[in-house]
Amino acid sequence: MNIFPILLFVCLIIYHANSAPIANTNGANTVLVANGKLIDDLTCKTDDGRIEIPINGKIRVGANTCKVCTCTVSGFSCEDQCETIPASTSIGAPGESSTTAISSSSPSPDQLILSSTIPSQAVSNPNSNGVSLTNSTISPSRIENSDNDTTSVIAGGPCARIAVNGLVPSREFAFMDCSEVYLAGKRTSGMYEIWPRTSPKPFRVFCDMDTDGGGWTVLQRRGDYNQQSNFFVTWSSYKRGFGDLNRDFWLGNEKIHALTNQDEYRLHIDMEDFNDQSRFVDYEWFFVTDEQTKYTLNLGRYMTTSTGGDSLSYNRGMRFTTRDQDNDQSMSGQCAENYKSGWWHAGCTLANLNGLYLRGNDSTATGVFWNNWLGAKYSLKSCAMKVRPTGFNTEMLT
Ligand SMILES: [Ca+2]
Repeated sequence: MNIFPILLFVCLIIYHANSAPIANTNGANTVLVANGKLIDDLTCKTDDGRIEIPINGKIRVGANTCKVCTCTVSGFSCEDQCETIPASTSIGAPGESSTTAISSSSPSPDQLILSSTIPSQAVSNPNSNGVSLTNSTISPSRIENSDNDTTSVIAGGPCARIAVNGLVPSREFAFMDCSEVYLAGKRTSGMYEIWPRTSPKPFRVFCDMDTDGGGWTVLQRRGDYNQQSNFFVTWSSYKRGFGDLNRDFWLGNEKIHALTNQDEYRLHIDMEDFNDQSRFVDYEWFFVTDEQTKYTLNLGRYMTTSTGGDSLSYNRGMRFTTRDQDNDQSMSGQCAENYKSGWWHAGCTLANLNGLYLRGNDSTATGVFWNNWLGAKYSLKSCAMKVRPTGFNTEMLT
């Protein structure tokens, strides 16, 4: 049986996107537009309902890093930002009903069809400060065990896409990291779904939209929570990630690898002690290699604007070590066992952010420490490791 016509039809349905602005009646500081809608509260929504972005928000389309669509009063307006003279395509005015194919030739993975049909009923959006993707398809904040997902390729060729647990995520509208979520106009810290280019499927992350201009994808967090996640775990746990994205967690070495190899990323670490003191450190760039090369830490220079001291350069070039896999440089010892952590141990470490949560002074030096701030015998109250493209610039928004 020839299933190509069916696949083509499915693809066209998936590519179809509803660019119609949606009215929100709760906004303040608004300006009325001609049809009576409030301009500050207009949003554009993809037809699969997975992504809704506010007016002036931007979203990249597909694997083509050049094609960017902006939510305007009249719907998505898309342009190829790599062309010398941007070719802007505005989709029909509100009230009109038309379907416009972006680009003229046959469909490719980077092309989509936008519809400007206004829904008959305006949808009220209760959250005027940004839209989080926590809808019914996104389960709570536990880091999922990706080994249990049923993943299957639906079709090859230009329509190749992947179904996860029966859902068909739209690769064309995925954010590659939290900086793209930010550029889409979502300025509220919280959980969002991203899909790094080299990742086989999307996953949830916590986005920090408050620190130093926002746009940070959080890789790790510790804090003074009633319930503590166990960080003294095995290679496979560190590989896929563990914990709770709203609390303490390790995102997972596979995800960190996919994330940090699609662009050049800065590493930022925030730290806090139990006396309301805080410090931060920045490293110019950061990425980890794949599992075959043991998620080796690649780290740029310590930035002198930092306040916490350089405790991570010592681990530069080191492989990841866990309690059950010794890749460190200590011939006689097992650093993960000695420091009760999974980390890029050398022989062993000056930073131990995945150590035991021991609340302050600790004579054993197995806690959450950053040696060049408070020494190895003080277990910090909180810390968070986060990344953002080195080229991130909030001025890109205007
Ligand atoms: Ca060893």
